[in-house]
Amino acid sequence: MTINFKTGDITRENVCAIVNAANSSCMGGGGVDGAIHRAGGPTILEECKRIRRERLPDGLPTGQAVATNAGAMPAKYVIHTVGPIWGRCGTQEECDRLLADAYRNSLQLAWELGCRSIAFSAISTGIYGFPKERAARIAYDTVRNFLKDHPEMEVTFIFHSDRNRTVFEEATGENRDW
Ligand code: AR6
Repeated sequence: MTINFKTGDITRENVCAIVNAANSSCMGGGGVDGAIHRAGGPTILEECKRIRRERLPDGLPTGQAVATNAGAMPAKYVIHTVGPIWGRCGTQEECDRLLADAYRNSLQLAWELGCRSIAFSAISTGIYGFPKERAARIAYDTVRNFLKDHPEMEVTFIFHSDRNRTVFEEATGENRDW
């Protein structure tokens, strides 16, 4: 089982799939979503629009995932998932469940596309306000569970700052290099 923690820019990761913290419109936005669309170029938005038209006229539900091309980035696919907005889930447990869904459905989709390497951004922990330590534990548990049945998949968590990486590592008890 391989899980890596890195500080960096997810748009530069040389993996099969990178996971975008999108919103249900799938039309881009700020944060990592904006960075991915800028780095990848217009082919990503073109494919997002086609997916919306053909499969998701009401948008991508929270916790679900869809894949597009990655344009000019080194990755082959972008997996767009929608994390929960903290405080808007009904209960905190429902928010936890939706965040776990976002990770699990992204992993499953990458697997079905034939990917054996995937990099995650810290879904919901920016603009969507999910508490970082709580999100870290859910992300890590969900990934570990998936890897029990899919040990060939290599998972990398990418953080935009050392500070965010440290919060995650401390919350999951993992403060060493894998
Ligand atoms: N590489 C890796 N991580 C990044 C990068 C990058 N280039 N840029 C930012 N991050 P956010 P959310 C980190 O807000 O909370 C958008 O407008 C960032 O530091 O991007 O799920 C969407 O369209 C943070 O730790 O995603 C939605 O409307 C993490 O990525 C909404 O924001 C996630 O923060 C989604 O909000």
